[in-house]
Amino acid sequence: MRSPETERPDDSFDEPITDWFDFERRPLLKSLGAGVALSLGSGLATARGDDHAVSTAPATGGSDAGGIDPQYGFAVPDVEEIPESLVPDHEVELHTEEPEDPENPDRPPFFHFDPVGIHVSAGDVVQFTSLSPDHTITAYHPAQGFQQRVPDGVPPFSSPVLTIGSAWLYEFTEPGVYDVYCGPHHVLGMSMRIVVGDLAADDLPEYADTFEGSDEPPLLAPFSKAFLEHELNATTEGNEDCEWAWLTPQEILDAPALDPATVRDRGTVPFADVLADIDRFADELPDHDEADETAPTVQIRDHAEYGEILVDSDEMTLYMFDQDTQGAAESACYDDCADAWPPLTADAAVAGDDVTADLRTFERETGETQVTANGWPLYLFARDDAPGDVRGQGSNGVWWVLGPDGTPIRSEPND
Ligand SMILES: [Cu+2]
Repeated sequence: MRSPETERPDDSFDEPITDWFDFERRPLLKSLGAGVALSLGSGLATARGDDHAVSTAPATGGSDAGGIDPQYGFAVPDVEEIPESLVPDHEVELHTEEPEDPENPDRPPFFHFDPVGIHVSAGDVVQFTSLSPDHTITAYHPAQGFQQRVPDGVPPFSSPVLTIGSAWLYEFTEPGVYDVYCGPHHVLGMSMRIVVGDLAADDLPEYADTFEGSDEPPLLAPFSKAFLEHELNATTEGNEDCEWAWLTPQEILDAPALDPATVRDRGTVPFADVLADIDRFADELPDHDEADETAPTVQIRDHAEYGEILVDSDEMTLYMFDQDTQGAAESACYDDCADAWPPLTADAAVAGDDVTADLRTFERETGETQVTANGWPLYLFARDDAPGDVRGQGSNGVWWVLGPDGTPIRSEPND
């Protein structure tokens, strides 16, 4: 299958399929018209984009974060123009990723959210930043023609269609699991999951494990690969048995990396981790495994407040726990504690540049191999979302970041 960005040879497809993706050359709604004709849905009912790329919805109140409407959110045409009163707690980027591998130029582009899974607290504001054209953030909701995949009572919220460099902010008030999609790129698998609040196992909604739809309107059938292939072949004479080359929403939302409990525990799930879960695209990450083998297990990162601190291979902040005994090669953190403070595990500890701490490993009671620095077992904090976050520092007066030599830095956060 051809990439939408490449010229279409005469013998490739009949009109409708390429029209879906030809956003660069056709007005957005015209290309969406083709999708609607194929019963694939657009979800743009509330996007209110029309000819204007960004429309700022009226602020109707009902929200603690002033100006963020529970249905329309808050759109800004330029990320620089976000009012100071609206401080986002998290950021998600909306990407169109073209194939870079010259050996595989026919790989489909990936339209995706990154991170594709995040855990936030109830009341947190998430900023969605569009780094490529024509994206929306839209709730799966019967009012949009889909199975409801947001908590009960949450309105069928949607952003307008975003242009490059614009952003949309939304406040997630109800605890639960929110699945959202991009209207123009939904059929290409552009979906993501936001887990709000501290979900217990029995709080998990049914839709988190099942990607069910219905053959009956208004709920459209599930966007499985089989369904999309059926639609593809039903509408492209002379191209029988075409395979669906793009991602599908079901593949994204069913990926083990997006299991709600996993999202809750990890805090942030990068798109690459979900892609690695999808068999036919796992090979599209040529350097993924290699990079993991050579990447340092523990490295240094500069932090504005604490100076050089130890971080993991993804540059996420590492912590030590005062309840542990230095050099004891055992951990005092299991069960609920380990959910909040996942141990840094690795088969072997590889020190990055300027790490002077003695790195070793020991076997936890659960069988995993945990890394220690200068005798202190190392942990991540589930609430840290991005490199540079140190939300665990000083937690309960017993969790601390460490310097390059593995010495705990026991200073309370300034704020
Ligand atoms: Cu999109």
